[in-house]
Amino acid sequence: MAKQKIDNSYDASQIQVLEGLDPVRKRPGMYIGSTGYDGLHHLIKEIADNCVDEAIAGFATKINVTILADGGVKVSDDGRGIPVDKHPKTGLSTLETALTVLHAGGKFGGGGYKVSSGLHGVGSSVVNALSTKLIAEVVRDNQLYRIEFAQGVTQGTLQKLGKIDSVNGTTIIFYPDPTIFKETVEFDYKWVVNYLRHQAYLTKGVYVSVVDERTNEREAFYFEGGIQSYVKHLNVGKEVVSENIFYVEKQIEDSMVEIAVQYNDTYVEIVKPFANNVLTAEGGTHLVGFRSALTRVINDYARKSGLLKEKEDNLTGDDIREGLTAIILVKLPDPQFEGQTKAKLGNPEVRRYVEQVMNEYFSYYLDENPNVAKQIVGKALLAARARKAARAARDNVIRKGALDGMSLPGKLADCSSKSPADSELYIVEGDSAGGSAKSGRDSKTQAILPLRGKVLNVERARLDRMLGNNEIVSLIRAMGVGISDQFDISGLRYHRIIIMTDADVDGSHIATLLMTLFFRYMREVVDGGHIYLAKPPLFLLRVNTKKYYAYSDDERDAIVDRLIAERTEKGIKIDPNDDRTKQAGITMLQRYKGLGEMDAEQLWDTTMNPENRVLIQVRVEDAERSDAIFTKLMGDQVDLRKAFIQSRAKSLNLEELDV
Ligand code: 0RA
Repeated sequence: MAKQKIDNSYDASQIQVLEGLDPVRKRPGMYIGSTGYDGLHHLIKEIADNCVDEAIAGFATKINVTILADGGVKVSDDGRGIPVDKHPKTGLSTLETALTVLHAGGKFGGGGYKVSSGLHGVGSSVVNALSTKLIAEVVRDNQLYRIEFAQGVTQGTLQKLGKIDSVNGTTIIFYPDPTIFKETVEFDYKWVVNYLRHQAYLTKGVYVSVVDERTNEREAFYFEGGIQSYVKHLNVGKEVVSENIFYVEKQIEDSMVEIAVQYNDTYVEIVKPFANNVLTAEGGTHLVGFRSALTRVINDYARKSGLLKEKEDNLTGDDIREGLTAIILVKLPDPQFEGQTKAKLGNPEVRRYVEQVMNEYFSYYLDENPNVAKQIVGKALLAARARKAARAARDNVIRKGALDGMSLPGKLADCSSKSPADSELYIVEGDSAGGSAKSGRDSKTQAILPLRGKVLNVERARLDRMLGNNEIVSLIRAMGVGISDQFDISGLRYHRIIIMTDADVDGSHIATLLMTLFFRYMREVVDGGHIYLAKPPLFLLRVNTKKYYAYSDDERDAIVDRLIAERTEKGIKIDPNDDRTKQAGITMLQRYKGLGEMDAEQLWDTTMNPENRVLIQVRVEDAERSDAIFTKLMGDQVDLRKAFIQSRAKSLNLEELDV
């Protein structure tokens, strides 16, 4: 770290160029977050974000990232090329300076539309410091330049390699240092594709390609519509209110505001706010400005058009955001990232910019598209009515004492432990399996809630209907967390909620319905890692009185092989004409069709005993993809669901669904 005191009268350009790279190798986590998977991939971001900046500035039109077969990564663009002239502060070329000096922020040399992410995009030197080797090639005015580094130290000097018949641009090749990235130095193609797809959405008109030389996979993205295409993508499979997406791009003072909005007929809100292409998951001033303007503009329109009567209350923000899909992208010269994960935009002026743009242009959009406006307002009015009905239904349920934790559902066989951390809730399909589970369980820590029949599909029902469904109300009461705006994770009575259903199509369907409920209405329970799927065995193999359980076809085959090998070793005569089951000495092989076929002891041994059981933790790795999959599986476009299920018919397993 720089020891010297910085005089406040220095401007940014003077502060920038003072530090070498030693601190980066000493404390890499400070610069890239971690030295694991995330940190490793952050290297690509640091380099590629510069190319994106060059595209935003209007100079680069193409960006390519190639994962090389030898473990390196090559990132190139057709921008202006990093300057190779002498940098006034260091006496080195600007190129070498950019790669060897740790600087505080902002692009060197300026020029063009100065927007960089502020957090990212200034870190080429950080990547250099953490690479065993880095090669930079620049083409400027048909001249090719090249310079090479090892662990951030210049090897030789900048070489002028002569004339080349090629457009201007920058190429960086780097090899992550395994002594820093001890966990892994293997890049994940999927991560790169996902990251670049998003960058392509956020930078319209730029052509982005990805190549994996290890497998020869490749993909390319180009979105003429930018964030408009992104909104369209998020609404795939949903019935949209209108194909006509609201879109605006406007410069205010030194900032850009870009917004795309499209409503769909679900009850879910997806709004993604970005600042300088960084997803600000914690929101911030741009989101606040967007929300307040959206609520005001829609209420004004509803009043003006008579859709909202004089004596009726204003529509609330929640009413207006049902079925809303929107992207907000602001670009500003000096973004302030705040919050726990530095993912909240703090610049106060941005609220005003976004409000101003929305007030003006979203009002135009409604005036010019009265049919769309009528549908949006109609949806919000319905939501308001449903909200009132839900409140009445909930008050009714609460009045009956049904939702509060004091009265537990009659069907629940609770555990005796009062410590949520030690307690588990088994949600069991069917009364008969529920009975076995009740007698087989460890009643100290395991509670059983049998569910009868199908759970309501919450993807297609509002809260008022959900609260009219006995199975769902029982579950909410047993869990102790409440629902919707009364949801409170601190009431959770069990830290493991285990879904135990038959290993067949109906069982998977019930499990999916339950996961939809958790995903849509109790998201924190999923994010907290509290939801699990029990995996009951598919086969029971008996050798006289000895029992073996197999959880898959492969496992069954492996047990048979092992038994045959054991018998051979013991010198038991085996008739090669017998089938393998007989060769193995198996006296009975049973395929379980459902949990109901197991008695209490078997259920305990195979599926509930913490020592033997197999649990799959339900995680949401990529919320966007999960949302799309839930839409496909549980929404009302039958053709999409059919295509999805048919395409996965053989491989349908929940880990693959990312849920
Ligand atoms: C500083 C000044 C100029 C371009 C760049 C940096 C630049 C940096 C990167 C990093 C990756 N690709 C890049 N492309 C350009 C402009 C200098 C001029 O006026 O020509």
